[in-house]
Amino acid sequence: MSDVRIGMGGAALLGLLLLSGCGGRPPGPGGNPLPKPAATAKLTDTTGKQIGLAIFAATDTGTTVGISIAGLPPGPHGLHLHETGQCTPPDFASAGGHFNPTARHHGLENPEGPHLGDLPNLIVQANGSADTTFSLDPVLLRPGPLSLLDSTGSALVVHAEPDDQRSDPSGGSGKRIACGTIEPN
Ligand SMILES: [Cu+2]
Ligand SMILES: [Zn+2]
Repeated sequence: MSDVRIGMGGAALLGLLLLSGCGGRPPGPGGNPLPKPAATAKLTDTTGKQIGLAIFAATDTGTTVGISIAGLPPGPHGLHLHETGQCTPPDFASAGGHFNPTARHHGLENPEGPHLGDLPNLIVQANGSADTTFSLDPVLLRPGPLSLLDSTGSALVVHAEPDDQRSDPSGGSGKRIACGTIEPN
């Protein structure tokens, strides 16, 4: 019941990232150093139970977030970085709106967008799990006004419905069903 099931890919990713975070930096595949995690977010459901984990890392080629989560309804779900690092169940309204320091409109396909916190839909498999990585704008992990790790913090939020990537304020993605406060490592 309290298990967080993490798929193979995510488990491998998390293992490598965690390993690289402690002490000596072991060489990664091809002898390249592994990325050091910049931040993590424990993802909880609307009852406050942890159901997943997200790891943010800056790499040589950009910035990524790896997400492993279970216990969600199958299908596409809106996924965003929200402006306040507080996840109070059951509605997670405490996370505020989308992270939007550049004052754009919502959606990756919106000509007047996107919010800096907009992400592609999270695709949940038939067994209720998702195990994937996304590329992030590198500014999100750099110090400065566009950093996720600003004074109010930030949160990663999963929604009940798909995000249409076009309509304000949230692409029609509906209720918030999972949330994680993004904590710097
Ligand atoms: Cu959202
Ligand atoms: Zn948005």
